Amino acid sequence: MRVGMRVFESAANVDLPDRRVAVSGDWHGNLGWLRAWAPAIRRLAPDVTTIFQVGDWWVDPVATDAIFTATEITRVFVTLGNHEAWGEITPLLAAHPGQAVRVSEVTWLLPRPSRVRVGGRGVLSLGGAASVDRLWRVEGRDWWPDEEITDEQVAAAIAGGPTDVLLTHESPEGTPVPEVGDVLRTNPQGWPDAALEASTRSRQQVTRVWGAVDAALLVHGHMHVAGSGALPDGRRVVALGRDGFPGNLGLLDLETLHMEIPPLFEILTATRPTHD
Ligand SMILES: [Mn+2]
Repeated sequence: MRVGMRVFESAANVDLPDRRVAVSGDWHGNLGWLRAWAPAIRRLAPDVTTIFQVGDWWVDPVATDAIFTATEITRVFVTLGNHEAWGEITPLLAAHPGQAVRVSEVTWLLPRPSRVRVGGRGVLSLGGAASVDRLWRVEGRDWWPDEEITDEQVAAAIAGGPTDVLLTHESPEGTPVPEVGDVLRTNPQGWPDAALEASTRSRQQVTRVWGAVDAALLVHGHMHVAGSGALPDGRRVVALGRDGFPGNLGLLDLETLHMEIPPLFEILTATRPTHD
């Protein structure tokens, strides 16, 4: 799907006053999923006006505007994943080096890597991940080598020094999240060895960055399972679920760096309109 994005504006510095933000896992262009939960955010967290989306976004940004118009959400910042319209996105980011680019009323694509400030906290965004379904995709149509987390991006991310929060699409290697560890150990989808090797290298890039910038909290998507865990040194990981599944949405308190995963399914069931 070609998204047909245009740039509304770009910004070299993003510094938000928010004390709490939403962080959402993979969307995969699923507008129906966004429509299902967007109205619930106002009840769930009326103070939240910003969403950080952690990749496999590939949604029509203009259609997204219509969904969030009736909510308090005014900004969606995207840490790009692997399944993205790179054929459009890479030239667009390259035309605004190091800048966040706004591609709709609410949607901003973050450069690779990117540092923003939120509620006085440093947030590092490191996009990209390896596609384990690479063999089923066609280069230039639904797969691009741009998904890779390059050594240059790793170096640039590390060069900025320590940060509080690391947002990635890819998981770190050696994750303390049991649910993600299970997927990696058992390969339930039967992905081929070559894809798994690329996936491991990709996770190692995240681990290199995370170790260097020492973020207390890493939040990622991509693995399509939700969970959390901590390393022996106390650094925590939250893995977010994919669209349509539990744990796709978290609420991050910037003061405590605590991530709350609201029981979205229960909330959606309880608030479903009774009329057709
Ligand atoms: Mn992904």
